[in-house]
Amino acid sequence: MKLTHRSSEKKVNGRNNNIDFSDPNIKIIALAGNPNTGKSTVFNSLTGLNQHTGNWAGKTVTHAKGSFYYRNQHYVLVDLPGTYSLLANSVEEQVARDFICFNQPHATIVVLDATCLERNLNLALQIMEITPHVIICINLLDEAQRKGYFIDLNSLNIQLGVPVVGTIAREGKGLEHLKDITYQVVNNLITPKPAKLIYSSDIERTLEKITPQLEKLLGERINARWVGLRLIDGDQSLLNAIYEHIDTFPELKKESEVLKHYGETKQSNILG
Ligand SMILES: Nc1nc2c(ncn2[C@@H]2O[C@H](COP(=O)(O)OP(=O)(O)O)[C@@H](O)[C@H]2O)c(=O)[nH]1
Ligand SMILES: [Mg+2]
Repeated sequence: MKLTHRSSEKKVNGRNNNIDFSDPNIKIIALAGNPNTGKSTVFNSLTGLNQHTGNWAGKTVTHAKGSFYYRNQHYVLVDLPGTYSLLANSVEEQVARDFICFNQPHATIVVLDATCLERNLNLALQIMEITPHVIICINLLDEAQRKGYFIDLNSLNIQLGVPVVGTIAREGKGLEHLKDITYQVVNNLITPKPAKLIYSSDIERTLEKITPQLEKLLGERINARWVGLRLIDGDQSLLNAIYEHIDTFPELKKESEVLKHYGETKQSNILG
């Protein structure tokens, strides 16, 4: 079945895109990455013909989801739009950010291009600030090898604190390992502990003040430190998205005025 735009707007439990998050037997996996990192190649290899495409609810951005089974477990894989960041500078970035933030997939696989890791790691580090359930997939290892790069996967794993898998998706190499690591993460056999980025002392001091308050408002549904960082950055679009998903924040529903206050406080005031 091909999802029409209309059917892709159907909501399940108040959430978008026809994915049944309430089914405890289905593990939802998001695939994120910069454009051209081989994300769709990974997606196609894992899901084969079991795919549906449509649009993200209310957006002109293509949405692809597919499913596969591994070790008797049913996985739904969601191919997020290719983005360089999650700062919501574009509708694609907004869609990717909102899916990771509010739909809380069981794991997010971030596909990186092995030939330009430095640029690609930017997105990976941003996602690691939102969720600990991250798996790094370093793809295009053949291209990296051709260019004479040696990627120390083990060292990256240790430094980032999350599992790192090397792949050559076009040749299907490393994908069994990727599935196995995904299985281990979603079944808590591996607990990723993403390295925490430490910011300048004024930002850290501000975070110390506001994060506990945000935690009270947001509960465990969303990473309060990350929301704090976005607020310091003056990211109004995240606040808007939180309001849109207000049903998922029972505490916030009671006290939404308090968060609004943060939104109205300018960056200079917060830091001052
Ligand atoms: N050499 C090489 N090419 C790859 C690999 N994975 C994907 N590609 C190619 O890279 C291009 C972009 O892949 P695609 O999956 O569309 O990237 P996306 O934009 O991240 O979804 C395509 O031509 C793929 O065939 C790989 O591991 N090695
Ligand atoms: Mg693609």
